[in-house]
Amino acid sequence: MVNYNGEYKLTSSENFDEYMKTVGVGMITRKAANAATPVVTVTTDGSHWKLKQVTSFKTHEQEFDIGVEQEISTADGRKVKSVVTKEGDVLTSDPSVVTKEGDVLTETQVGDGKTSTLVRKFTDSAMEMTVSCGDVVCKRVYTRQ
Ligand code: DKA
Repeated sequence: MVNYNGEYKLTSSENFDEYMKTVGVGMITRKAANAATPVVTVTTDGSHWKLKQVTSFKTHEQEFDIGVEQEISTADGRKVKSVVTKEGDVLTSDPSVVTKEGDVLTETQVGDGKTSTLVRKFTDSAMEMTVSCGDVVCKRVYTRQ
């Protein structure tokens, strides 16, 4: 299992503007967010998580327990219902074979009639995000510092 705690800095981003447009982020915020290089600090004991995202224009903090739904404000100020699950053991068709698919957090955000999915996959060197809403998919890689 990866040690998730640490600092991660954005090193690549694809289709972020399209995602932000789809969920209704305004033009001025989109411009600032597109130009930003966020640093995310992850602090967790495995079930309680804190994600602190710092950019030159704002700091956004999100705190959650796995599986517990809560209302949150996104970094651009939308109010959404958010729940985060963590993948664990996956049973295969052969009951003696269990594969480990851990180290992935999947957050579902529902608000304003739209559902977004934010998948954060942790490796030893990065936090790889896949953020989607409908058929718009954005990929953002944060490299461990
Ligand atoms: C990220 O954490 C992207 C998550 C989606 C953020 C929605 C738009 C925020 C605009 C400030 O890298």
